[in-house]
Amino acid sequence: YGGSFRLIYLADPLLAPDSFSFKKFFQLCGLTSKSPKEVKDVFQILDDDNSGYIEESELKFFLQRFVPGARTLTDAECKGFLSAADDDNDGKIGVEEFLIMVQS
Ligand SMILES: [Ca+2]
Ligand SMILES: [Ca+2]
Repeated sequence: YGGSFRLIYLADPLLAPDSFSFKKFFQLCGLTSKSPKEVKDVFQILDDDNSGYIEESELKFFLQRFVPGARTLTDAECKGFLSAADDDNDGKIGVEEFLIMVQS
């Protein structure tokens, strides 16, 4: 994934602090049109501790998983991301929630 994500990151001035749009990011990197299996692969990259969920602490490093050296997400961005994806309100993102979010 690395190369294309890097290009998107560098090309997009909207990725300044507090301007991160996960919807736009998913679209730009083509994730919205990927198969469920490919989306699950991305989920596993983001689930750094293999807990089966993306926690807020892992969201912080969302961009860095794709682009080494990218900035961390701010607390406000993490919370916005989480509240958009967390349908069952358990405070973390499961793989099904991630799939729905990416493909919605
Ligand atoms: Ca995790
Ligand atoms: Ca959840």
